[in-house]
Amino acid sequence: MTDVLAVGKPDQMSREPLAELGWTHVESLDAAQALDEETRKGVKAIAFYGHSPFAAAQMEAFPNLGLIANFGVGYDAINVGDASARGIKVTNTPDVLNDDVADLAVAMLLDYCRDMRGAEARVRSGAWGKEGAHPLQRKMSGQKAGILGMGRIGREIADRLAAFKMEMHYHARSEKETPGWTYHADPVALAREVDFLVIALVGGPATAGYVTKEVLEALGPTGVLINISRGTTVDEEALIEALQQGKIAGAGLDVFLNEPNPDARFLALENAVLQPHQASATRETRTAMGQLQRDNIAAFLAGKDLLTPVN
Ligand code: 8YV
Repeated sequence: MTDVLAVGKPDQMSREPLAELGWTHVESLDAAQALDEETRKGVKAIAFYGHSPFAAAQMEAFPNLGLIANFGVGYDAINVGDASARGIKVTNTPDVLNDDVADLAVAMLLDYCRDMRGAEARVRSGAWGKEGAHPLQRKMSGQKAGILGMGRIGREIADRLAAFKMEMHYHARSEKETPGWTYHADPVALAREVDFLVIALVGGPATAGYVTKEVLEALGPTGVLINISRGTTVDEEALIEALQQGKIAGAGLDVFLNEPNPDARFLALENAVLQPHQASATRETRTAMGQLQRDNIAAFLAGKDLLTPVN
């Protein structure tokens, strides 16, 4: 029996440390709830991996649970209100992943603009020699970028795009200290102004469907949408329609409503760069995320201050 239960599918960088710690591990919250009563009563902390809903119904199975340590900065899967009502603390893994997430946002935009996937296929297939040069692509540098949500990740993305000589625009709950960057009071006005719109919002009910049909229409037929936040932030029906009908030019998407099996209509779109929710997925960052998660658990068990508390 252990005080700590690991729930979900830890990636390769977390598996070895977990085995060394000897924590009980189950692959899902359903499996966790099915553990025998004595084991469930012994659980003081849960190391949580993945994005399945974790609310009162699941928390109730663990009467002595005091901490849910989330693997990831976004904790929208966890109902923090339900946790707080039961005196359960929640922690996340902020900051250590900012660089990687921002890097992937830029990479998807660059890939969309320069069609690196299609161009590489031309080399590998021999079509370069047989058919000639790849069709001309779109310039990325120097265009206008908009960031939706100017938190820590949004800033990292903006800093990178600024280095690509882009004019920077943003919308957030409030105007920030951002000399030279233009604040827009609403997302439609932001979308209307820019060539590229990058979503860097937090997930959860407050931002559900935030990028509406109107925002996409304002982005327009030459606009490109990049999403590295959560699939929930976009009206996905409207996005699929906009991509299919050329209401926007294209997209780079790392997140979807139905992960890991996104709506099949995405798969047929040639104007979208699709990624498997892997913005934080480097060995370096996943090591740091796992360490921060385990450090929060160790602090909790030792009765010390949590490093990155959410509630
Ligand atoms: C995931 C993420 O945590 O940090 C976040 O909010 O979405 C990612 O880093 C990671 O994919 C593990 O599920």
